[in-house]
Amino acid sequence: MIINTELEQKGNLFPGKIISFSQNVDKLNFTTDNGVILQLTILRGSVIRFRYATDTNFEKDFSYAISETGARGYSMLKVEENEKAYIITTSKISIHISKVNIHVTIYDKDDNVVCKDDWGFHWEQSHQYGGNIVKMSKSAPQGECYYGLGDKPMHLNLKGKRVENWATDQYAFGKDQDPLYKSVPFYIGMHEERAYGIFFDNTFKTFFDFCHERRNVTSFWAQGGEMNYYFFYGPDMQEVITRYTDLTGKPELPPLWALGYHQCKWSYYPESKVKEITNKFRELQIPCDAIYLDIDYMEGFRCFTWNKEYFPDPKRMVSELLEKGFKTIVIIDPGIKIDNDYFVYKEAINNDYFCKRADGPYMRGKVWPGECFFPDFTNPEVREWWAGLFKEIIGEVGVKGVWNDMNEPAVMEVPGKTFPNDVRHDYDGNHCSHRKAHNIYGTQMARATYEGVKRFAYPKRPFIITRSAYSGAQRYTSSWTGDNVATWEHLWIANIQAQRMSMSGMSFTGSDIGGFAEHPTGELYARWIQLGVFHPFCRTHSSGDHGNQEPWTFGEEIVEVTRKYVQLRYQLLPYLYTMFWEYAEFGIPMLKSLVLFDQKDPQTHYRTDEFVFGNQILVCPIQEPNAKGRRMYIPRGNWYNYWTGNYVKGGMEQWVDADLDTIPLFIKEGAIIPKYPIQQYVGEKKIEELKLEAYYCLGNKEVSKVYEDAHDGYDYAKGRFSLRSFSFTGKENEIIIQQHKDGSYITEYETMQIKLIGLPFKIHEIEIDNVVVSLESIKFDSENNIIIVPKDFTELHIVSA
Ligand code: MIG
Repeated sequence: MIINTELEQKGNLFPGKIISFSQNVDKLNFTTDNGVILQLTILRGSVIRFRYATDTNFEKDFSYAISETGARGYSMLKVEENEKAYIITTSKISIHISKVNIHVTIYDKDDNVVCKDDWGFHWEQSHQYGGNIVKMSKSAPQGECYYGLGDKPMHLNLKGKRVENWATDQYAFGKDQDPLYKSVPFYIGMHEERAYGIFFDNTFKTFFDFCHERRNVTSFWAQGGEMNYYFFYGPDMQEVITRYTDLTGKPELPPLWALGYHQCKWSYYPESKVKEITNKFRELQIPCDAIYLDIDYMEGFRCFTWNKEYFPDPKRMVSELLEKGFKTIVIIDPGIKIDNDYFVYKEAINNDYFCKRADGPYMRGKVWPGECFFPDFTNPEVREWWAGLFKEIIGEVGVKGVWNDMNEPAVMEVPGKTFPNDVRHDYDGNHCSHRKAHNIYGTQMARATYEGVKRFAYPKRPFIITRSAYSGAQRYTSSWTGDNVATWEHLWIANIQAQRMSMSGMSFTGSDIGGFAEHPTGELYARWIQLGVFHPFCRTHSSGDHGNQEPWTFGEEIVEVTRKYVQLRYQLLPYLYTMFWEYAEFGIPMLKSLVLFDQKDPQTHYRTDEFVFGNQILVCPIQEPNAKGRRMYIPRGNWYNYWTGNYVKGGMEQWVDADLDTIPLFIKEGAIIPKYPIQQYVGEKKIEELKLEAYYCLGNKEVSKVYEDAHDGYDYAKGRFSLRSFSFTGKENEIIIQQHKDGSYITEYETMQIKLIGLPFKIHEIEIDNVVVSLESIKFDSENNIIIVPKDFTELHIVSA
């Protein structure tokens, strides 16, 4: 794959000098003497779109990725000109555009170079397909690091790598294998603590080279379409991500049960098997909220049908499962069986909804049902029809979520494992070939599925999971990382992928816990579930042809470990839900890789294993057999070992004990961690009390939030939510916890149980809202430093003698 630089330069065309400039409000056009136009759009002070035309000709402007609801607007825009350059200044950055070659250099307010063109924009004409192969190269200063790009199963820091985006069904993929299922052409660059981001919004096959071909250069290019990228300035890495996520869209809150534990296998059938599995979860008291039906529930793999031999009365079964707290989730694939007696096929044929080859025949491909045609999900009319197909399964049968698989799209027994390039797509009226639509196909399927599930689940919230995705898919769906393998290396990969997806705006992701292909040992399964409960999406799945993968198949010890961690996840649901709210509301990634957590500490730049779950819980998986613990880097600041309560100082690598039932976990000092009681499924119990675990710190360092609402439905959008913000102030002989409350939702519980951890003094007196209370009245447990207080206090003083 190494391309010779000279060869590559041959045939390349470069922009000439600028001959004219014009401005139309937020759009600035620079035209060169050889017909290149660079168009800048100022979206925000720190978000700039760069778009290049050749032959002075832009394509019709259309993108599936950009959200219509993202914030727009800037407070300042100044354009100046000197002999050499145009200088565009916003409140955050200034952009210099060279008059001789249209090269771009971006500076921050202190005149530091943030990002600078090397060869800049150049292109090659494509004789085979027409249009251009569009390219961009930028200087890579020494020490610059690169992150992002979706599901790449390689080191978090992409420096030295060349990667490609072309959604691919990659069964049993390996470390460093590329490309996989998703295409997220967004990366974050960071140099001298300053981070910026680039989103190359081009759905053709794209490539990114991070100092792989040339040591001081990064580049990205696409096999067609336009050079069209968005630049985001940080300097904070998290700001880069929230700005990117704001542009490409944020999800709605999922129903809380979707953040519970899910159990899946290829496949659970017949009904008696499904019942046996679900009953066993209840019997063993391992919490579980969702059970999946893989392709065998269908009649001959025909989507929207049921195999009546296995599932004679789906509606009854689904409601019986629901009575026990299990939400049923079913798989739906894109391939529609060619069968004149099949209603979905007939409707699609009659309405001309299937994809066609260049010269007119239908796109025919073999998948699970045998020979199939495939709906063109890039056609809005097709999406509308597809959404309507969920009426029965969701609206009547009562299925609660839909799982979209094979939507890269995957085709069996053909080279490339997908559609040929000539297949035609509507692309929302921008008719094109599969070269352009391939990477977006899965997202448009998930979008249509989301529309349908949402429509028929209303007034409840929808739940969708997809395998393939392009930037923006997070608006509609969660995702999983595809067909991994039951190996220790894959545990490492799963950890990386979940973190990388979080950095790429798609936090709601998890891996097949235990591995899809092959069979894990009990030990591997235990280590995987310990990590998996700290991923936003938490599901055990396996291909089923290598033995069973329910927790009890590994024996009593592993059942105990599984129960302990799944219980912990359920206790942490209010914490997890609050993280999700921060993601949905502000685009804040749910998992924070260490570099994202503390980019100013160079030690974090090449770390892969440790991450922060939410804002305050540091997690580091055990990734090898027979471990009694591991060395890990604890980021700067002070932390408490969750298991021992020991106080540790961060900023260095240290050994942490972790027997088979322990994963290293640390809580940031000053944090107040909310917990619910253990439930077997969301809603099993009335929440009688909110538990808060408050970790002492000296000074005033942390604000902790707890977001709650009805856990389903849309009342929260009308203000019916409860947002509590707690701030912790610790002194040598006193603690002050202040609470601020927002929203009109009245939580079920009346009291909060506060447990103080790491207290350096003995409690003598407690004041609630400036009134001294008797220690009995708040059930003070002096041994464990636990008190029970009315939920809506505004200030709590805890004082020593
Ligand atoms: O060709 O539906 O990644 O999760 O169990 C295999 C059967 C098709 C691939 C998915 C996997 C799923 C399986 N599917």
